[in-house]
Amino acid sequence: MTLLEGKTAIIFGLANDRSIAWGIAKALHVQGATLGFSYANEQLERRVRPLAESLGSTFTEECDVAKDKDIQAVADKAADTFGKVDILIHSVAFADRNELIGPYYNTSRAGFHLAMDISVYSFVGIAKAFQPILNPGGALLCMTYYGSEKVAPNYNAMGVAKAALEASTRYLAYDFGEQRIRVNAISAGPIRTLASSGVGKFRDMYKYFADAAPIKENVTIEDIGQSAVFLCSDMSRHITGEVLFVDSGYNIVGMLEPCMPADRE
Ligand code: NAD
Ligand code: 0WE
Repeated sequence: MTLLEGKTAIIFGLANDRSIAWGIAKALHVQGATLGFSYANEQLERRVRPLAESLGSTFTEECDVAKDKDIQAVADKAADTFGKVDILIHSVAFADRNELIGPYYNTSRAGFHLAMDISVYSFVGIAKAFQPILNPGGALLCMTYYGSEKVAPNYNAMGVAKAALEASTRYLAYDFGEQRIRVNAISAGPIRTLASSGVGKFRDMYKYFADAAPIKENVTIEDIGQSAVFLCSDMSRHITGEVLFVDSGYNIVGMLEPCMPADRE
């Protein structure tokens, strides 16, 4: 008996086999979940379809989360195909590249709106569209980053968007409680993915992270998958509205050990 036998999960945000969504998909599959996927645009289809098929899924729907009608179409298709859904995974974020460099005060109005729309509202929009077909005992999960709480240079509008995403997690958890559906977020340490490869100095940041974290290792998409299983299964039955750090402990550190030059002791 596996942890997610008989459960159906729809995953938003699979781009390739380095995506956090892929780590989550693999882990949910191992636990017996039936999977459905949506992808952002038709260029991604040729990547996503074979990945989905390798986990026994033929449910792959195009969905630009900026469009209400796209989200509704995925929910309608899921209702047709599966009847009810148990688990929703939101692993989507986007900000214009220009917004992820330089001072936050240079954020444009349009850039701010876009980051909030794709990275925050979409989670709410997905919750709304699927609400009528969610089974009690189900779970919603989104992906966040520590730049929501503390300043991560250049993360800028994305940091503000992640703060709003975490607040949305709490408001949704409140709404869905009565329906016995839980809503949580995972705050992941930096992982090399398509989204992070477009970020200047990511390599340095990635290395610094592993040095500074109590567990001196970077986080993998498989680690995120394991924690996603926990948050989407009955193992976490009374946990809702929570942000779970999966970051080798990075977020608990307030100061690094002073590094004195050897001759000054
Ligand atoms: P990724 O590029 O593999 O995934 C991001 C996904 O967002 C892609 O599949 C992309 O197609 C999708 N997307 C963007 N705009 C979209 C739109 N309009 N409609 C539908 N989908 C859209 O990168 P990832 O690192 O796996 O990111 C997944 C999530 O994890 C994001 O929320 C990200 O903020 C979060 N996260 C990433 C890291 C990291 O270091 N990689 C750390 C913490 C949190
Ligand atoms: O959430 C993220 C990535 C978010 C992201 C990345 C990009 C790069 C390419 C959203 N939109 C875009 N748009 C693009 O055009 N992370 C947690 C990874 C990340 O991104 C950063 C980071 C970290 C960590 C950006 C600046 C500083 C740190």
